[in-house]
Amino acid sequence: MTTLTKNQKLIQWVNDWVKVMQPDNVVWCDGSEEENNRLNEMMVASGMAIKLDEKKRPNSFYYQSDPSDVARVENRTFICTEKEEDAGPTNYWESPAKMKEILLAKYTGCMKGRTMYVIPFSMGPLGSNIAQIGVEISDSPYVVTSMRIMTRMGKAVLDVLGDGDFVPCVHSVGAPLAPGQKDVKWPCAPIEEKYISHFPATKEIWSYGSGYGGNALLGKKCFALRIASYMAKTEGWLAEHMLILGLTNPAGVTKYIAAAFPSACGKTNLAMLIPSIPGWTVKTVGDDIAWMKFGKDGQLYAINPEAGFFGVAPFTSEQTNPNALHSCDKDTIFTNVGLTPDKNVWWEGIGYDCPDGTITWKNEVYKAGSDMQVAHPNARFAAKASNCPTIDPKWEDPAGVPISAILFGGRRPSTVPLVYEARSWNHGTFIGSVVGSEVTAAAIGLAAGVRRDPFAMLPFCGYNMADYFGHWISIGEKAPDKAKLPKIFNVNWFRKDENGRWLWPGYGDNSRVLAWIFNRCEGSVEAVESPIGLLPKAQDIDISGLSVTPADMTELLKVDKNLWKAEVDLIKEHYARFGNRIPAALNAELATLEKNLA
Ligand code: SAT
Ligand code: MN
Repeated sequence: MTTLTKNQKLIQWVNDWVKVMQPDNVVWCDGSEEENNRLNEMMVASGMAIKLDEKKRPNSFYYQSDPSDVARVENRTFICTEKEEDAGPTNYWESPAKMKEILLAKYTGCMKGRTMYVIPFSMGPLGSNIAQIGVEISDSPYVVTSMRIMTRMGKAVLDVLGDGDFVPCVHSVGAPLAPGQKDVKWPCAPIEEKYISHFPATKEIWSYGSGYGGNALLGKKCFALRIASYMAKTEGWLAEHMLILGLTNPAGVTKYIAAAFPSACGKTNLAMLIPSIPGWTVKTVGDDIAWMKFGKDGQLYAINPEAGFFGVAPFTSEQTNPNALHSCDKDTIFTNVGLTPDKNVWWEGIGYDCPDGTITWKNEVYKAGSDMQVAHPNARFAAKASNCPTIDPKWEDPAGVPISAILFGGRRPSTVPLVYEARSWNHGTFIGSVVGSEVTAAAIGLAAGVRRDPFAMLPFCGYNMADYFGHWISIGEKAPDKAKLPKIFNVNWFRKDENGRWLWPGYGDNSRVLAWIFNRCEGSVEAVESPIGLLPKAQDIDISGLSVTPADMTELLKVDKNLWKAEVDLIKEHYARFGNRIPAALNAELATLEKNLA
């Protein structure tokens, strides 16, 4: 075993887990191309991976997961704090001692017959003062090759780490092999034996039983959001579930915008948007996570801690998001999409018919014209950010990019206007705390209504969500220069009229709203006061060439006091979940809203 490091704490940590997990081999990953090729060849030989056609999809691989292991498992995801109230009402909780006891039993001998990979990774550009280093141990070679896309991974990370501190991330698929036992294509443990556990106080992640996505690639949601959100609270920065984009106006001035939306609101689409208004461009810094710290100049700077996109494949097309589509042209890992007879990939909504004989994610043969599901709805691509056609020139700047505006939003067919601006940082924090999407009863088997997803962090906050609101308030209080705080906006691309017709075309036309936001940040356009915040004047949103009528625009910018009074009642219900932990500043914002509507 070549350790690649002199970091005694790291070596000791690995040795301790080797004793518990009892792998046949230990491999320290250097992140090299040779290593990557070796692992890919090994997985192809074992039948776990299929190499895609080298001409059509160079250096790309296809996987089918076990049907029980297709997404993050929220009800198996735990925040382990001494006191349950510190995890809060939105997280599943267990005490650290009890969880460690459960998991140590599961981890004992769990890598028998397998190799333990030691995966050093940096979240963020190597050496950036906003970046953090983690080390994951895993018995999944798929995790190794995925982490090489999604993070900066390998020897260079250990060189930067030196004998410094790292976030230890423990992962096993939870499927030891008896001597001579043949492996399955996608080893994992049954749902009720999966555990995605976080120990914020000691900055540890222990994951067991799943090989999929955020359950197994521990740098992403587990570290960069759940553990990092807790670190950010204690250290005075922000770890957020936000895309970052660079918006350039016709005069060539660029402003950076971060935005948080619940899932299925088009975050990746906005990050890679192609503006429909002449002269404007959007460049992509990140599509999922932003880490933000104040710079010496008092401005808030953001990095994308990731190095790749782990995007939902279905409905990604030349029409919906060509930049995401072309990020996957090469060097990509596809999981649970369809495999065409010519060794390419296909998914629902790719924009053309599925070839006869395509292999579905369940390994069945697709018959042309049948209604078989080809890709799992949560089928994913892991693609390098550097392969994205719109990647921003500053996306790897260790200093980060200066954030001018922060956007919140959700799917709100009624009530919430196309865009409005917060009057202050505290008001913006209030807006973030009540983010939600309207769901229909049929959609996810819940009661119809607004599903609150504050800051789009519901499954990703590593501590009590009300304390997280308080942390946002304190960031505003402690800002070195309050005048330089980003402006905060709420957007809603999903307004409908009373007949269910979309009032706003969305996609590239969202650039028209971004342009207004840009101009507000520059101070070149006025806004009008309303009970809920600052609204655009209708004439300041460019609708030339759209089918949006002036009447539609009036409706899109309308604040209906009765609907908003009902909204206030819903917000009170939402806040009641957190009892008296809601910060006073947010209760004051709620009272102001109520007063403004009276
Ligand atoms: O699987 S991930 O957690 O990386 C993606 C998601 O479910 O949001
Ligand atoms: Mn996400």
